[in-house]
Amino acid sequence: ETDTERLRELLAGELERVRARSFALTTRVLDEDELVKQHSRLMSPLVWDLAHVGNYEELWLLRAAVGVAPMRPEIDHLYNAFEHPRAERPSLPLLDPTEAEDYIGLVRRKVLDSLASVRFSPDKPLLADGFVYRMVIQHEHQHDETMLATHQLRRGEPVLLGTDPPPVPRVTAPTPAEVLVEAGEFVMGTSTDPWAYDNERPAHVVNLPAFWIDTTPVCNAEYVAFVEDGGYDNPRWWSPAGWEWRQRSNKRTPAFWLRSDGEWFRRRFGRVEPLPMDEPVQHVCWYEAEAYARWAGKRLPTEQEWEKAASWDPVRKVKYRYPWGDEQAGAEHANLGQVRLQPTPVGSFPRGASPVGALQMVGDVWEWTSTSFTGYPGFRAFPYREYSEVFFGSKYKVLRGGSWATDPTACRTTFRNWDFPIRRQIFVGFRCARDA
Ligand code: AVJ
Ligand code: FE
Repeated sequence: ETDTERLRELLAGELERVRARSFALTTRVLDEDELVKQHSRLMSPLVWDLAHVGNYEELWLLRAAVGVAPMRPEIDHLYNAFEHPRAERPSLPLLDPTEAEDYIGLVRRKVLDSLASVRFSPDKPLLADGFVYRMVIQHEHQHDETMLATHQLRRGEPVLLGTDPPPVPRVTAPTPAEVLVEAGEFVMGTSTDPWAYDNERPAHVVNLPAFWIDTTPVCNAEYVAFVEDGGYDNPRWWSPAGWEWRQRSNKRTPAFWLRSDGEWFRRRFGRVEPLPMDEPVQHVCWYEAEAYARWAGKRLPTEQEWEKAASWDPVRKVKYRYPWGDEQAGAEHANLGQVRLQPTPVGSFPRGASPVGALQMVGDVWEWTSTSFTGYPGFRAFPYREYSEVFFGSKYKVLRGGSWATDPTACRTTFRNWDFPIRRQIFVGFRCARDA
């Protein structure tokens, strides 16, 4: 078996795996009406995501990669995220669920046909190492996570909750609340990872002063203490923009929290359950994370601090793809890939610890950083400006680490996500840091 054949098999297997996941969130669990309707103005109808991932696959794996003529050029604009904002997508003449399933199935058959003979020529950047296939696989996984956020906003009978989640490996010895990251240089980003998006490139050396970072994400019990201390009513903890958001939104808890008879509950995929106090807090916006950190006498980590604490071995002076090393993510390392539909308690996955001892840096919840999204020194948009570059600037904050809903193929210590500072429906929490 040649390397080319092995890569073809890997890509075909990953294409198949992500598609099963997309169907498990759409046509397998919801009827036509629920697929077509908009569950929240913040989100697309699920049938839009489904046809969009197929259209993206057609654009990149058929037209760009192997030069196949457009299959249905008249529908391209419907699925171009820049032409139609989410709020207006339900009023577009979208493919219905059956048409969408047929269309993406036809695209997929042509992709698998051409994959059987494609050459991953090192001199063609799109194809080298199978880059464009990996990009399309990750893209569908990212939309699957977005579709899960739609499910979380959806009202009605639960359709996703079912089987009991597998047991969680727990830290047995007491862990310190914070770990120290010594001053010094580390390598940020990557120039070699075949899965890396343009915004993760190139690798570059960054020198940071010493800092402390929380061993685990902030948990619900800690966040409840902030809420019950009147944190949402004291402008002292909030930045000016944060306080403006607090007043305008009139929010006083993370999204999906409920209070009844003095007890805290949350709604999760259509079920109301007691708030698990030891789980990382989820569904807080950047302003809330920032306010909590100030109340706690700390601050959010910068994106650079986050990546150093997650990936850098200060003794061996090497960078790892994951906190635990370069070994592929397994069930013993992290809560990734929708195996559970919730985060695991803080202090889980001792074998997933980073070299400095930080836990749950990858999986469980996305983590807000204090940093705005920009290109690294030497950034070059590839293969298109609309993936990353058009979002550079002060409007978006960087999120790191992936959540319980993120697939391992779309998660590594260099992976960068970004969103508006008001965003709460994503599976996001945070941990704090402070100067040493
Ligand atoms: C990287 C998650 C911010 O969902 O807007 C999906 C990923 N880009 N389709 C998004 C993406 C194009 C993107 N995020
Ligand atoms: Fe997309």
